[in-house]
Parts: sequence; C-alpha cells; structure tokens
Amino acid sequence: KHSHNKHSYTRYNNWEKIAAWMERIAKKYPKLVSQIEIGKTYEERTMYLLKVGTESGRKKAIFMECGAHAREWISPAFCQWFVKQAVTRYGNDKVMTKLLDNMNFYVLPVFNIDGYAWTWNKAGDRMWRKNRANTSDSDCIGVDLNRNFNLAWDSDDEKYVQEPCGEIYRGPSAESEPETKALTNFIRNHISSIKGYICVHSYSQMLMFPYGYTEKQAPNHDVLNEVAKGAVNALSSLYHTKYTYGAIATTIYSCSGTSLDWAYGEGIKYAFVFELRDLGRHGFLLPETKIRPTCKETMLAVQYIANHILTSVP
Ligand code: PAY
Ligand code: ZN
Repeated sequence: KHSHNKHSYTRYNNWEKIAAWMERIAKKYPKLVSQIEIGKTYEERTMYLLKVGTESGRKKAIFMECGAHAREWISPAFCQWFVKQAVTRYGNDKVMTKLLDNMNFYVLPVFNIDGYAWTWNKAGDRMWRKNRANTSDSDCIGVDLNRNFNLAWDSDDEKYVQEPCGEIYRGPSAESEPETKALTNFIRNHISSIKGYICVHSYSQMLMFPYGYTEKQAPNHDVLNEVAKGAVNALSSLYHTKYTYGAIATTIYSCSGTSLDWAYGEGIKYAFVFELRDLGRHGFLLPETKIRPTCKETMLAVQYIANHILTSVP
C-alpha cells in the first residue's frame, strides 16, 4: 500500500503536491478527467486545468477559477475538493451524475501559481497576494491578477491600483501578465460552451456577482440575485454559516479589472465569486480543521448554481 501517495483533501497542499495530484487524478479517471495545459507563469511554471465531466456533457461548461490570490489557501483546497467529489460521486449521487452527464467543468486549481509557491517558501511571505512578476522600474514585485483583466481596466480612479508597490497593483497594461493571458486565451477559445464562471476567493463569507467596477446594475441583476440567494440558502442549510450576497461593488467594494467582470463582459451571463470562510477571526490563515466543513457547504452552493445554469440555459 502506497499511502504516501494518497492526496489529502483536508490539508493545504503546496504546488508540487497539487501538480502531481492533477496528473494522477486525470490518469485514474480518464473518462471523467483530463488535464489541459493553458500556458506558463512568469516564473515559467506550467499552468494546467482539469476538464471534468463526460463526453455527453461537453456542449455546456462552467469555468471555475481558484487561487488568484496567493494567500487565500482555502480556495485551491476547494477546487481540489470539488474534483474529488465529482469523480467519486459520479454514478452514485443523482445530483452530481446529472450535472456531469450534461455539462463539463473547467477547474483551474491555482491561477496564481508563482504567488502560491511564494506563500509556501520559507524565504517567502505567507501573506503574499499578487503574482511574482517584476514589471516596473520600481523595486517592487507583483501584479494583482484580479485587477489585470481587460474590462474597465483603466476606469478606476483609485490611485492605489497604479502603485507597483501596492497590494492591488493592476499591472502596466490590461492582460500584461502571462497568467492572465493564459486564462483569457483559454476562455476565448471555448467561449461558445462556457455558460458559467465561478471565482473562489477568501475571506468574508459572501457570494457576489458583477459588477465590481461600477454600482450600476448588470443587465440580468435580478436573476443573478435570485440565484445567489438560493445558493446561499443551500450553503447555510448545512452548518448555518451566514453569507451575504449581492453585486460586488455594493457588497464588498468597487474594484475594476477583475476576472469576473471580464468574463461577464465576454458574454458569460452566470458569473459568481465566492469569498469563503471566515469573517476575519483567522482570515487568510483559516485552520486546516475548517477545510472540510467549508468545502462541504460550498459544494451545495456550487451545485445549486450549476443546476440553475443547466436548467435555464438552452
Ligand atoms: O472579484 O474577487 C472579487 C471581489 C474582490 C476581491 C478582491 O479584492 O480582489 C475581494 C478580496 C479578495 O478575495 O481578494 C477580499 C479579501 C478579504 C481581501 O484581500 O480584501
Ligand atoms: Zn482574493
């Protein structure tokens, strides 16, 4: 028995472990999972995503993005959990079987791999948020990938996004970062099938939808609000975790150049971002004992959203 090869879903895993796991799970479930290379990071790590689902479901897809921000470790943990649940519940559980028979999920477990690796590095910084690019004349490193997308990239008059040393530096231009480019190229190439976009961040216990860049309501605001409400109800049915929901700009704060606004702008009408546990007690340092309950409740919300997309998109 090679128990040392067993992947742990209730611990935080470093990038090497996640990369090895992606390869293994795709090999173990070839009918349900395949690994797709989408590009390289600034430090030239290979970016992979997992395509999860059956052949029959390939006309509709949901893109799930985890790990945009390095320190939000619960986010990649959720993407790993999701894939594991998908492969083990398919054929056993009605909800998951129906979903995977009718749609695919493109799961990107770690969008910002270099930043994530830096939070694991002993010489690094556990509270790092951005990528690791050296893009400006200043000595400061890193671009906030969630400010680097090409929708309203230039509309923010908040000076802080223009500050290379700041935590939310938007980069020298829209899509300046190789990680952003890899993601946007993949989405553009698969745009006809992608009906939903789910971002996973932490923390704050919120479920939000576009827009972030303006307080003006998105065209299908009322639908998104209803779906968010249903998803939050499903989530809290398990452990009574309290979530708030609404448009990004009016629920957390305004921010422009986010992946969610961009995806929505590309025509993906069902776009949601989770801010997982907690409310700030541990913040980004959510203990490993909370991984299981956080992932279990979040699964209910994701399934609710996916099911809604399945039944309402032709
Ligand atoms: O689109 O992800 C979104 C919402 C905005 C997030 C952002 O600033 O990029 C919200 C923050 C995040 O998850 O990065 C919230 C956390 C608590 C933070 O760092 O402020
Ligand atoms: Zn984040």
